[in-house]
Amino acid sequence: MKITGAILLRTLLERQGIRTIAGIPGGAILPFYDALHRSSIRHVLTRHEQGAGFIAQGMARVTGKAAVCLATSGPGATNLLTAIADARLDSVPLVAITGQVSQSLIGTDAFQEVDTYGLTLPITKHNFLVRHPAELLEIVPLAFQLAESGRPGPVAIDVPKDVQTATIDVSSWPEPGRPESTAPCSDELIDALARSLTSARRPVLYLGGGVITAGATDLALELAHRLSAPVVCTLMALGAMPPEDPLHMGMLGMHAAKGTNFLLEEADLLLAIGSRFDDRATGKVAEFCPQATIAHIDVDAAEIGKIKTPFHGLVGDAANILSRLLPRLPHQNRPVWRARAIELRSAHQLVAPPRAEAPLHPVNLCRFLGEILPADTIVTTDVGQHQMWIAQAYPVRWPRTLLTSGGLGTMGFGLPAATGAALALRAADGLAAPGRRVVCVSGDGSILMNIQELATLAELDLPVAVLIFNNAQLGLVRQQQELFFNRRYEAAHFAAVPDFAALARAFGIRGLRLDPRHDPLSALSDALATPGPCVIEIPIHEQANVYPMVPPGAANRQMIAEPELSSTYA
Ligand SMILES: Cc1ncc(C[n+]2csc(CCOP(=O)(O)OP(=O)(O)O)c2C)c(N)n1
Repeated sequence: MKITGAILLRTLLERQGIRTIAGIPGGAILPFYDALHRSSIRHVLTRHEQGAGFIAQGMARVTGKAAVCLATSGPGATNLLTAIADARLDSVPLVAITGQVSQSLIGTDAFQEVDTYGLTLPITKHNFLVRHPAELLEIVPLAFQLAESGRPGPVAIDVPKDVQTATIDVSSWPEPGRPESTAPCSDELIDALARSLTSARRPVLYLGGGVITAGATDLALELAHRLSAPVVCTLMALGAMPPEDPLHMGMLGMHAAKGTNFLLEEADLLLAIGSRFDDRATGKVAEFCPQATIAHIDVDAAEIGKIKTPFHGLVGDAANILSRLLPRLPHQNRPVWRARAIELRSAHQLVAPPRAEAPLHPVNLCRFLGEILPADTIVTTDVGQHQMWIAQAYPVRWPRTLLTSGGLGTMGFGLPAATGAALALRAADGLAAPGRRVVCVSGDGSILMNIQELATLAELDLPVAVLIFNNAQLGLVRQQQELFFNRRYEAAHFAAVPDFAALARAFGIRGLRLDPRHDPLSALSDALATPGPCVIEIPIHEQANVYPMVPPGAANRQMIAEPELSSTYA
């Protein structure tokens, strides 16, 4: 059968099970768009390629399966780069397909020519420049296999226009790419870890996003209870552990509750699982967990010893390792250590003024969202103070229900990621529950970075609510200038803030602004109970800060605490 490279690429994606692709067309990718015209694949036309990248990420983060974004050459490809780099740092399986100028033009500074291969090399797990349509038969399944195997990540495929238009004879089709299983680690290493865990007196589990990726959250929970070990989570691991579990100590690091960081000071054994000792989690590394023997389980061998040299380093799939570790461990009660964790947690609770006085204090807001949103709600965030308030005060109950840009910290992530999550819920029968909502919590700075995607959302009519915590500031920047730059505020305040409700309506979406004087929380729950997309602007106090906070570069024990609560928060 003679077909074009474009039809070949489309067929390989269909065979891979891809049902939705987000992107924007342009000259160098038009042959492929022409092939999509007769496809079962649904194309979501975004308004900016970064939006397409984050929509694909939203789908991938909810399902754990690689999702696809699409762009033309040159500016289309460069607009995708941030979303690709973001996927790399948060280990999200993504396949980014870009058009490229024809091969005879490569290297001539042709119209919309950019070295996509070179640009994506350092930000992908792997990247390809396709030279002949026949190569697609190998490259496409391999791209999905690489994106989903071991530690997931983004893969880029750059396809010159002449590769898309050339015809070849295809007589047989390759198997779709599937994740390869990771080689198991040795029994000896697991035995040694089991001995250390059993003899430890004050063990702590330090869970990262890898626990969720590996589907190992139930096993981690069982391990915590078998050992009576308190659990701290990175931002990426929130949802791995039920928030009401007595061993759950919440997020560690820069914006952790004080008790969580203090507990780590006392730990004598730290078992890191699928976490990477990120600086936001560890603070000054040399002073992180000063008394603890470190054990580290990770699927990526490069992570073992990258930041902290562990006494036990186990490379492998966390679910595989934990299921082999558990039978080697006796049940241990550790009543003193359990009690210490509870004591530290209750002695250092998050501070907020009473709800009746300050219903729109961000901590009260996040707690309120936790009360009214069903447990299966998917929450996405942007980047800034609002992201940290959600991490501190919103109870993330299930894995894969908090989608946030943890590693790259990309403002503009929240809205398109929420749209992608809602698309995934709509497409995957097992995930869709009637009325299941996606809520994007954003800031007035971040939302403007991909505001154009409200048009995409309006078109798709998905159940996405966008909550904009509006402080008329780049809040986290303002906070750092207040605390660490002697209140020299520079480029943190917005003199002009749009009317977000009117803006939403201009895009064809319901929009409202909460009025602090008229029962704003009831208005918020009513708005969230109404079906369809909406934008809810929530005025918050300009000077509200996220506390506690570890100054950048300081040890985690040096947390700045909440000063006397001011009534101006109300
Ligand atoms: C693309 C991008 N540019 C700059 C930054 C640096 N940055 C981190 S937080 C922040 C402020 C975010 O403001 P806003 O979205 O209003 O959230 P708030 O902190 O006020 O809750 C900035 C500028 C970033 N994270 N991402």
